[in-house]
Amino acid sequence: MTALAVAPGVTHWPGYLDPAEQAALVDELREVARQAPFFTPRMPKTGKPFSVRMTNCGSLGWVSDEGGYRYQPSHPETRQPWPAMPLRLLRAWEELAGYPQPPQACLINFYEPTAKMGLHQDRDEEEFAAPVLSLSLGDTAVFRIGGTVRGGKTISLKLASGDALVFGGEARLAYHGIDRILAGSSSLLPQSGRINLTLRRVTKPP
Ligand code: MD3
Ligand code: FE
Repeated sequence: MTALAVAPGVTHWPGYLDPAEQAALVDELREVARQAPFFTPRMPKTGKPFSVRMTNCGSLGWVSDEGGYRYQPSHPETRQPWPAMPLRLLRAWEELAGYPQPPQACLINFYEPTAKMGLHQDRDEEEFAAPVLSLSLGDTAVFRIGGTVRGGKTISLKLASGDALVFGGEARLAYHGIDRILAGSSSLLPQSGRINLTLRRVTKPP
């Protein structure tokens, strides 16, 4: 398995999950989504809907609505606790994150072919010493990452099904986003679209 150093703190593992593991993970995520249905997050203050739909597994999940961005222990619509994180994800974190505690949150983003995510920083966590681990499934995405200042230089990277990306160190607060989805580039999912998982540590360890 070969790791590519994309930028300081950013490691790309193309094809980290083999096709059988990708398919098994999709089955596990289908069960997660049965228990915790995808919801449409909304922008703080304006209430404008995201084009990406989301759900979570793990002890905490990321949500966004008129009241703001936050992590919470339960689904915003069903009020049920988030489902447990599949063991396969805990193993990927152990293998790639280099962080001594397990992840608390796995945000599951679903992109229809027309969905995108504007450049942003992830700063709703308390523990920036932990990396963020991303796993991509389904159609390839055109991903963009810059530095820690808005408006600086950015680089573009394609993320294909099975790829892992780790963001730690100085990349942890880098601006990043998804420019577009290449519809029909993968046959993993029954329809075109993309799933991205982000595994995170939210609180500082005690
Ligand atoms: C770089 N998701 O959920 S994953 C997000 O593909 C998010 O769904 C995108 O940005 C997606 O917040 C990008 C890659 C990623 C995730 C977290 C990061 C890159 C990151 C945190 C810090 C720096
Ligand atoms: Fe992000």
